[in-house]
Amino acid sequence: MRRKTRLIVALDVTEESKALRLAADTKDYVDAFKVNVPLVLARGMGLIDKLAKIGDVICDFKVADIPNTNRLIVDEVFRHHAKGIIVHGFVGEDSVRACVDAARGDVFVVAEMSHPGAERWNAPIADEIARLAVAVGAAGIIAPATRPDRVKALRAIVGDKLILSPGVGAQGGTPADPITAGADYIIVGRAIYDAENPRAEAEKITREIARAAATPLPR
Ligand code: OMP
Repeated sequence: MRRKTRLIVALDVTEESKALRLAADTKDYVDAFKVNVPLVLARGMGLIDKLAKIGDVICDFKVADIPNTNRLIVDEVFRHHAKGIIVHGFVGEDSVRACVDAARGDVFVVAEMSHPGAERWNAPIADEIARLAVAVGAAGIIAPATRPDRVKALRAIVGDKLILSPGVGAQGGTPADPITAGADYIIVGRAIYDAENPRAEAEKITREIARAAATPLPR
């Protein structure tokens, strides 16, 4: 995945024409498109192949099953020309390792989710999941833009692995905070696809990312 704007747009729509239009409109300002389960349930995996012709696609299927089923899912995703996949870590080392072994691209492990409910069950084990992601050779982790302090803490654990940070805009996080805290990319959905002008909104967010990236970390 390229690292130019450090913005990943979540195409969380369910109409094919909308997804393709969004991708075409925003492609100059994003490093990858993230496709979630609703779009694929509605329109099928063929849409991944179409989007992959416009830019890099990460399939956010939050894979969370036994090793053999995980392997089958990951294999299918890369057969459709995705460049990356998001998987869950709480299912255990063997399940995550099966994803990494089967992948023909990047595997991102969900360390800590961005929504309030994650604080009860997920956050307490997030550091361990991050260590697991490093141990199995994943490309990176998911860490919450809604809790930039946690992005910072997880960065200290994963070293130079990639950190993708969702929760910007509709969930209350800012583009700048996770970047300053050490995220490589931010993931933005509604703030872009619900905007009157998604291209202009994507451009605006990339400027905020660039400004934050240029600001030295406070000592
Ligand atoms: P917006 O809240 O509309 O910007 O969308 C955020 C996107 O990131 C959605 O596709 C979510 O499924 C995804 N996401 C989270 O919001 N929180 C997480 O902890 C993890 C993800 C993800 O794995 O991408």
